[in-house]
Amino acid sequence: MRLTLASTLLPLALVAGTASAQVVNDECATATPVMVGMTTYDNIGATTSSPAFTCELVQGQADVWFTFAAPTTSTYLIELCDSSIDTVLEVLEGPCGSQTVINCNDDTCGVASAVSIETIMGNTYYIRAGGWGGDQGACSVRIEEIVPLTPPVLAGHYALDDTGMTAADFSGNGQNGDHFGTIVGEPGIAGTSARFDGSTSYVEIVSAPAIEALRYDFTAMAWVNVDQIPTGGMRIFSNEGPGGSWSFSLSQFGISATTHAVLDYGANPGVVTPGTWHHVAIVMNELADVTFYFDGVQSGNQVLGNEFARNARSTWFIGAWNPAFSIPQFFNGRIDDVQIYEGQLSASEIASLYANPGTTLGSDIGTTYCTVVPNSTGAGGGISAAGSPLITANDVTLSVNSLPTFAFGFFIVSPNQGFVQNPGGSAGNLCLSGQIGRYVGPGQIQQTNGAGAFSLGIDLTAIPSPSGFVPAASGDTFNFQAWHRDTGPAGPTSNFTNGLEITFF
Ligand SMILES: [Ca+2]
Ligand SMILES: [Ca+2]
Ligand SMILES: [Ca+2]
Repeated sequence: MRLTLASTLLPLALVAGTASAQVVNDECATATPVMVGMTTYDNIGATTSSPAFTCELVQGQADVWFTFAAPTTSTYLIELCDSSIDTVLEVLEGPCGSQTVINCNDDTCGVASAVSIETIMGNTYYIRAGGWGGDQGACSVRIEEIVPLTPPVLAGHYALDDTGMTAADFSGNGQNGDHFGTIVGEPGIAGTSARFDGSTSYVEIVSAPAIEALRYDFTAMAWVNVDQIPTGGMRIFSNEGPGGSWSFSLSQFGISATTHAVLDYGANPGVVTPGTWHHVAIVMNELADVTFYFDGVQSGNQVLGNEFARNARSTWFIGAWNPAFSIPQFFNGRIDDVQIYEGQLSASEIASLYANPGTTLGSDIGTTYCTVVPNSTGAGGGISAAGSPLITANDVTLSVNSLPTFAFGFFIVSPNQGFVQNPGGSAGNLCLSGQIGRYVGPGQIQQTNGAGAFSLGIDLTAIPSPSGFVPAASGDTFNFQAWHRDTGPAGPTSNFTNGLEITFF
């Protein structure tokens, strides 16, 4: 919306000397069809249609019109970001002359505009693209379907357990950071945390491609423990801005999130208590709404943002906005276990991560135990579980590995651990005792694949026992193992994996 050089230097002839009749799509009735992808155009000579732009009543001018027939019922991003002028953008539906405005935007990517709309397949949407204050020139409109990603994928993970001068990225993406200023390793919520001194210290991540790629549909979270209630902004995780992509911070009011174009999303779900570890998280959905979580609980504030994070700069910071700024917003206190996900974590997934500090979504849960006898592959069979120990999430998948190929087997479960060598003539060890249940219901008996593995999603509301199914209750511990067929030197036999103990809550 600011005045630009282009608008002040534009030749007069282009502004006023061209008859509007030469602009084919100057009015709604003669709108030009556009499709998904990039379409270049210009608004040179366009006149201002009526009624006025809803978001720029006076300065939305020199508009041209397009139609977009939605190929699917979905969400679409419509943006003019690569235009050479200061744009204004409105999307409408309904017949020309009696239209309803769906969305309107002035500045999202610099002074250019972007909106998202929810579509119904086959419906036609009108795109009205103008110049702020009559700005005219070469433009482009780009349409992209926004497909939410499921499941979330870890894009960056800073456990801050490092004792040296680095902050390693545990996501596997290799986006390691470096310490600047005075950062002291102190006891954290999970292993070590990093204490930032509020005036000099920050972590700089020079290159983070997996994080830079996130424009919407992402989740960011961290553990924080401040020395005092913040009096201003204290950045937790941030791109270098202004013109940066997005950031996540604390203030005296609670949590805030900011996208490029400086849209501030705020929430007051709970103010941090000095000297106490708090878990704070933001989830930005495919419409750029932000949901805030404080100590594992959704704040209830969901703010319609519709301002996508764009134009990511390469450098990211933990514990400061940008130390080169006059207001670097240094963090004062401890930060631990910063996690950034591509995709939206659910409320139960965030609650699970809050309840299990230091774990990441999709990481193994439970603890293995017992001694395993090597099977016919020469290796000992292994058991693992993925998902969440949160009962309300009901999201646990048991898996086995290192078993013979194409061998049938099933999982067994008991509240009690035990140890019986060669039970019933088996070659292996039974690591359970007491009331042992078997997963042998419809679809539950498994056969290993060509890699010697199988897996089973289990229902925490119906855990098998000799006397029927029982639900897991908060605090309950169950032990799992898998039994499988095998062939030994003396012919057919059976064996077991090791055991896995999981406490549910
Ligand atoms: Ca017009
Ligand atoms: Ca604009
Ligand atoms: Ca840590």
